[in-house]
Amino acid sequence: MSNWSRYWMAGALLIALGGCSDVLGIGVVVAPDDAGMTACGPRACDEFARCVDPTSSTPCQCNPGYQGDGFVCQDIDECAVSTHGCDLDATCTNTPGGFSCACNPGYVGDGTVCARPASCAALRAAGSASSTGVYPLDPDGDGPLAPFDAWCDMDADGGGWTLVASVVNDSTRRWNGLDVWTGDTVFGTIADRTVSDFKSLAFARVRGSDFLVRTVDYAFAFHELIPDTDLASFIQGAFPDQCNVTYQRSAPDWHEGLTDDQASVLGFLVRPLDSNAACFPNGNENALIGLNLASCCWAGGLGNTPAGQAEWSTHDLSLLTRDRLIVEPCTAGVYPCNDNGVIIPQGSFCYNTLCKVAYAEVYLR
Ligand SMILES: [Ca+2]
Ligand SMILES: [Ca+2]
Ligand SMILES: [Ca+2]
Repeated sequence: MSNWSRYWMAGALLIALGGCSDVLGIGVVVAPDDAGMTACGPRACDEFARCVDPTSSTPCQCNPGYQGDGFVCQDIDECAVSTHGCDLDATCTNTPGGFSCACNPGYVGDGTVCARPASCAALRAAGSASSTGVYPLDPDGDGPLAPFDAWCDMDADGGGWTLVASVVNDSTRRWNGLDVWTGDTVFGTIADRTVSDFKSLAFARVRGSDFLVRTVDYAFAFHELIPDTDLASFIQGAFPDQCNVTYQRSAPDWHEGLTDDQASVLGFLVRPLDSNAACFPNGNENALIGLNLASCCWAGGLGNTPAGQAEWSTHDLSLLTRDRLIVEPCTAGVYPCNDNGVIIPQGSFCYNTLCKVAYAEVYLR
């Protein structure tokens, strides 16, 4: 747009506003010359200045964000002169007539105030980190908890997932007591999470409502499963007095590495009944969080408590391998049949690691 066009548009706007030029702080409206300079008495103001008093010896005033005598105005580099007020964890960007602040990658905020995010979901929502990896989280904000490193999956099912745990069938059983599922103990490392049990501080600190499980070759998620709390508090509240025979969910809302058919047989329930035995923390072939139940006598999932089978004695996990997720019809809603009317046949289970995944990562969002 030419300067003349700008001028006439400004003029039209002033007329529309009833000619009250003070509304826009323009003072005296005069025509700019071809170079964009505004004639103001005997001289012309800078293009980034306004004419305030043509009769004065200082008739021009630089626009906000500019400095000079009005005849020559230069942008103020607020970032260089430290008048920006950006947070220490933000980056200041100078612009003509202004500046902007943006929180550095891994932080959330408006640029004036930046902080570590409360969760990977908060980080994703802020748009300042888009790749899967390790990020410091600070779930209690200004509270006394120091930021800690967490693993964020920014890819699966739209991303924003905080890794809270990995349950591993290694030589150590760490997930076979209710206390570990409801407390804030931590163990293991992010780096070794697929070969040895890992429990992040996020397990008892990061809130979420979506729940995701990832194995070596498949993953699935239930949306809005948990009422926006941390997993430890959720297990504490959801743990029933009696063995559970009611699915909280039948079939995940999202899955990858599985057919729809395979996904339809997965479900979610806390402390499922193993129908020829008992339920967590007693009996043998059962789990704290049930994910794949069989037509007879196996309640597979996270947190095994095998008391009767020596081969299960080192197992924290009985989620089946992908090829064992076979679908068999059953009467919908009649336990252990799920609400989709499908179940895993008894033969899919076994007593050794041949039928079980080696690890399961657990995420909250
Ligand atoms: Ca500037
Ligand atoms: Ca804190
Ligand atoms: Ca283990």
